[in-house]
Amino acid sequence: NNTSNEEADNAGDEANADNGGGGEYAQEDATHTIRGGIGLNSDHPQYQGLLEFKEIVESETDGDIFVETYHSGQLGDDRTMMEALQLGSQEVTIPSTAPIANFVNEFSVFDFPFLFPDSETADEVLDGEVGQELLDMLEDQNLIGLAYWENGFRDLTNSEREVASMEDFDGLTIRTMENDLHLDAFRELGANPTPMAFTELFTALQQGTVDGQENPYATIYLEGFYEVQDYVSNTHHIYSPFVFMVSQQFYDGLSEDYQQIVSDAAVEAGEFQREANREANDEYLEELQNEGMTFTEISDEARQEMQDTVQPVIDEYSGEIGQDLVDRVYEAIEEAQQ
Ligand code: TK8
Repeated sequence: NNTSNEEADNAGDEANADNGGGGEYAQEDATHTIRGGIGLNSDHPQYQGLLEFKEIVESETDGDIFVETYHSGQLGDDRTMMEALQLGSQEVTIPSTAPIANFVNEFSVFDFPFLFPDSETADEVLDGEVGQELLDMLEDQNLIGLAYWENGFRDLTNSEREVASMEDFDGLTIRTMENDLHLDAFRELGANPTPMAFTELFTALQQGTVDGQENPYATIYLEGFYEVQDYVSNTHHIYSPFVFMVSQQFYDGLSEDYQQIVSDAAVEAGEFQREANREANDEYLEELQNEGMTFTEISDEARQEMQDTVQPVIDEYSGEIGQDLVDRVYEAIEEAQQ
């Protein structure tokens, strides 16, 4: 009956391979299991980064920590997965900062429109003191923020018209992430924003429930949004970081050595993920045009007009977040550019 055992083993391997179990370790041999889930699909650099994290943690613990990886919202949307970490029914997720603001409102500072001038500055500020200060605030929510990864500069797509400046936003129904600052900013720009979990977005675009959305080119291409969107503009209106986080309950149950391994792996895999996320970004814009999308360049003047228009939203949220913290973020940006 060894053939049937063999078949069972193969089936097991296939199942494992499905959630990133293609490694050399098996879950049944592990003391701890990490269920790591994200919303983007398995083609995206975010998932490649999660596989990198799996590789590092399993080899550093010789398989004593096994990592199961899930993508495409298999475990739910970003907010659901963060709640699962708080409940201890999931161990790792990597949301954008925008939905995190529903748990720790100070995180909205990183979603201020036009905050980071480029990704290198973002890296330096996020990996510095003020970035750590925000991560520390997650502990009140039973979440441990271990590293910043990169979602990227967000660009607008829609199915109605070319968008070359603010006037063209008028009346467009735009899906935004579930974050009040994003809603207020798009209202200020003249659009009609509607908050929605990422897991519902493709269907909403396909059915025309919303006219448009905004995400980095990698996401627009790899999630196939070009199939349901005709126009893309390089608005670059917000730089989205991802936060790699683990559940406090899980992390507290690890030895100090294992905590160090998990924490270091989140940072190391993040460096890999940021690199992978950047290297293909320009190609993705070309691919979008090859797939038939019309690309519209936003002029510096048009972008400046958008920036001036949303300033009152930044001022309002600065008050809510705390002007002192906001000032320290802007100071850190200044320093990073010296
Ligand atoms: C994927 C999301 C996505 C984000 C969004 O789970 O919701 O538009 O940009 O990357 O986190």
